[in-house]
Amino acid sequence: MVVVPTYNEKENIIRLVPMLLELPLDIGVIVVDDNSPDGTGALADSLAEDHPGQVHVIHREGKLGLGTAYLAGFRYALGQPDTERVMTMDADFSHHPQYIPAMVERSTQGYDLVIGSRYVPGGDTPDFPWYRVVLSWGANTFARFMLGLQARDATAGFRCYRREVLESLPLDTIFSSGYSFLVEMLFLVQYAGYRVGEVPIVFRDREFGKSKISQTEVAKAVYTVMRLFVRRASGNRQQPIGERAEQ
Ligand SMILES: Nc1nc2c(ncn2[C@@H]2O[C@H](COP(=O)(O)OP(=O)(O)OP(=O)(O)O)[C@@H](O)[C@H]2O)c(=O)[nH]1
Ligand SMILES: [Mg+2]
Repeated sequence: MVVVPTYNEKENIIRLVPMLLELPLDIGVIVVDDNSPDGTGALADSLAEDHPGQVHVIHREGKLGLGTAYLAGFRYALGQPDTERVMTMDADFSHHPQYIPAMVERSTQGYDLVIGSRYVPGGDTPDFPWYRVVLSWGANTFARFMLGLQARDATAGFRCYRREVLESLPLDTIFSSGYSFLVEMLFLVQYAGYRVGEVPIVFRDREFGKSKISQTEVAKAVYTVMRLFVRRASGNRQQPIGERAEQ
């Protein structure tokens, strides 16, 4: 099940959903739309009508943030008994569907979370202007260093989770509602003792639509990292799965 959060992604979702359905995988798509003013939600509904049972749409009443959109998608995906893996990706083709088979393949090789990663050999961000290179590198390094995260690309939203991972983590306790949700999720996954793998991706800039990342999101991300750093320093991380099982 591929969860695609959307806010004003009309031109992208019309291309992306058919590409996902053409992949040589048994795949379903969940579009989580926050009442996009450009009509993305209605377009997603018509895609769902064309592909009943394969394309699903969650409508929320307004822009409630990327993190909570992922959560709504996770809940829906886990409500389907056949779901084995849940992926997340952006609608804007920065996360190209061509990488999905390799990510799923890696997931079957014993990785609980697979990240489509810009920062492992073979990964790249060729379209980034220098300030985005600095911002992205800075955010990653800050989060990885403060929280002891192993993954090279800790802020990436292109991910593949095994079902059991999402079922076992305390998703309801996640504080971040926006972009920093991704860092908080990775923190929970790693400190629960799950195995995280990375598959290289070339991250392209969006051709259609506008970026939704704001300065507020950047500030909130810094706050999230500081908050999790305090939790880590006080030893109050999530306990590894093994220890929990023994109790
Ligand atoms: N449902 C929902 N989707 C969102 C929200 N904010 C962002 N998105 C979607 O999340 C994905 C990532 O957002 P982008 O604006 O592309 O952010 P980004 O990829 O980190 O930044 P850019 O490279 O500048 O595009 C896109 O598919 C957005 O439409 C939100 O509040 N609600
Ligand atoms: Mg984007």
